[in-house]
Parts: sequence; structure tokens; C-alpha cells
Amino acid sequence: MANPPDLRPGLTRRAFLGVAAGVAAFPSIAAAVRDVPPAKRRMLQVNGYAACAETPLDALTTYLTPNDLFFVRQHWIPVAPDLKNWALTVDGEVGVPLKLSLGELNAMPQTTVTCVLQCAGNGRGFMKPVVPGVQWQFGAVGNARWTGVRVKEVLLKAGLKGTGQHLHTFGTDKPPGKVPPFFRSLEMEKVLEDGVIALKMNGEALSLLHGAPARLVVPGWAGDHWMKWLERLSPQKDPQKGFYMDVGYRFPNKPGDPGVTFKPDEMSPVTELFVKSNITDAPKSARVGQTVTLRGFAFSGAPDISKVEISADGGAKWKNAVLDPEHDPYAWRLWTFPWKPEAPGKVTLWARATDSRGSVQPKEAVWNQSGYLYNAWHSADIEVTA
Ligand SMILES: Nc1nc2c(c(=O)[nH]1)N[C@H]1C(S)=C(S)[C@@H](COP(=O)(O)O)O[C@H]1N2
Ligand SMILES: [Mo]
Repeated sequence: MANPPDLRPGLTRRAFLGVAAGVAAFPSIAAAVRDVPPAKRRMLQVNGYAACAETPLDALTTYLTPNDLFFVRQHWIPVAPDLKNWALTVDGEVGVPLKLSLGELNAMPQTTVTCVLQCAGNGRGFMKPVVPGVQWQFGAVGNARWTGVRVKEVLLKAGLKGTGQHLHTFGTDKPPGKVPPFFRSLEMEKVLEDGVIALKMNGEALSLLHGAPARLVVPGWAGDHWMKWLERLSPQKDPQKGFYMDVGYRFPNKPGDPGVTFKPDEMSPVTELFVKSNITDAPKSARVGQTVTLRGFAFSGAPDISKVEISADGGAKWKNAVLDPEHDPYAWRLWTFPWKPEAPGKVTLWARATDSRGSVQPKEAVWNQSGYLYNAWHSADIEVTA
């Protein structure tokens, strides 16, 4: 039997029981698993947000985010793929359409990239006025090591044609009722340069929640491009159509006043992440003259972070934090900031990051009706006593 996918307790217990080693010891469960045909082995989704979970900020303190703490976001309840019969279909603007089994993908040259995955809606819960959608705060983000096959390798093998300018991507999850499917596409140029079909996350086979057996990794771009439960890649002349391209995941071309609603054609698809830093660790109190340490992470849609700064006066003066040397393109940087309070009172320390292309994290996030890419300065309040 294949290794059971790494499932978290409570979420998909029924599916877990189906593959766990314990099945043999409980013949009645084995019979139940056998007697419910695969096509009927599916839970019915009863509300809009399927098993979404974020990581508390104080757990995002390591360079690599552990798999069991990594945020989970999916539009619908995942459907466990049948690994024996699973194959990645490559069709569309290619000379040789392919069906690649897991074994075939594993036999191709493997590559590893370490980078941030952030949901476009991370921070939506802080938007003012309030916008609909999952009310993420800080933790729909993590940094992981992704191993698999470069999308470029697969598309070259399939004889990609010059007419294939947009890569249409499809996952196995299905929406409830008449809700449109989560089908997407992204520019060929980006995906040829950086895209990876990941089979492993932090050295382990991808878990069901993170898209087993294969998902797309698009370093520097928001999570909506990172198709999970990948089953088909199809280069096409034009972008994919449908709700999740034409209406969802779009960001205003020009900023507008908070609360204003833009039309889809006044917006473009969300792609690169915005530069952002969060404080993950700060003391609640400190004493005059005694150094305390703040910690955090910073990342961007640019390959690196050039500095993180801290202000104790609302943004008039800034001091550089110390960047951790560990880094990979599009990964986050951990940072520390030793701070010695000089006077008693309540102090707010603000953090802001600047990326390797010179973008500076803004005091306020850009308003948009879907609450995407929230990246306002983050702060910590510290009570200083004499
Ligand atoms: N098939 C499929 N892939 C998907 C999604 C989905 O709903 N279905 N959600 C996307 C979104 S919006 C995000 S933020 C990431 C989240 O990946 P994670 O759950 O591994 O953190 O998966 C992306 N890939
Ligand atoms: Mo997302």
C-alpha cells in the first residue's frame, strides 16, 4: 500500500481511515472502504470556505515552515487522487501530448526551490472597509522547500509550440453545485522561467491538503497560481476564461478611494507578491536601558529583501534590522532587531521592508475590493518601565 497522505486530525478523518495501516485490523472498516465505490467517496461541502486554516504569527519563526503548520487554503473540499491511476496530462499547443505517471515524473531530473507561498488574500481581515472572503489575518503564508520537475522540462518534452503563450492549469477538486471550477492560467514566460511541478514539500511527499501528488510552484507569485492536485497542463494562445480569471484574483490598475468598486476591466490578474514584513516575536514589556529583541520575516515578489527597518517614532526615523544570511530567490528573510528603550512609556515599534528592486512596504495597503496583497506596516506595542 502507498504511504498514506499526511492528513491532519479531524479534517478528513474518513479519508484517513481509508488508507491508514489500521484498516487491516478492522475488517468492517476495510469492507466499508471497499464497498463504497471511488466515484461516491466524496464529502459534501456545506459552506463557502472549505477547511481553510492559517498559521499563528508566533509559529512563523523558522526559515522553513513545518508542513504540519503550513497554512491551508482551498476553494472546495479536496478529493484524494487515486495514485495508481493518476497521470499528468499535457495537451494544447504542444507537438506531442503527454500523460506522465507519478513514476515518470519522479524519473525526470528533479529540482529544489525554496520560496514563499502566500495567499493573495492574506491580511484581508484588516481591510477597511471590510471586504467579503476568508478573513485571513497574518498567517496565510509560509516558506518551504519544494522539490519536483521544472515545468519547462515537461513542456519541452511535449514539444511546446511558440503559440502556447498561456499555461492553463487544472486541478482535480470540484466545486459544489453550479459554482464555477477553480481553473486558472498564467503567462508562459514566467512559468518557463521559474515554475516547478512540486512532488515534495520540505523533503516529504506532498500531503493531500497541500495538493498531493503534484502541485504547481510559482516563486514570487501569489498562491492562486499554485494549482494543487494538478491533473492537466495545457499551453494555449489566450488566457483561461471563467470566474477565477475574469472576475476573481484581479487587482486595480490604478488605486482608488477605500470602498470603491472597480470593474473587471479596470483590474489585472494578481501576479507578483508585494513587499511585506511581519513581526513574529516582540516582548509586551521592557525596561529602560535593557536591550530586548524583535524578530520577524520579510519577503516580496522580487527575488530578495534588501533591508528591514524599525521605527520607534511612527515612521520619522528608521534603523536597520539585522537580516539573517539564510536566503534563496523568492524565499523570505528572517530578521532580528535589538532595541534598547531610552524612556518609560508605551512605545509602538513599526517594521517595514524594502526589496531588491527598491519597492518599499507602504504605511497603508492599496485599497481593493477583494482584499488582495495587504501589506501595510506591521507594529508591536511595548510597555517600557523605568
Ligand atoms: N486545485 C486547487 N489548487 C489551489 C487552490 C484550490 O482551491 N484548488 N487554491 C489556491 C490558493 S488560493 C492558494 S492560496 C494555495 C494554497 O496552498 P496551500 O493550501 O498548500 O497553502 O493553493 C492554490 N491552489
Ligand atoms: Mo489564495
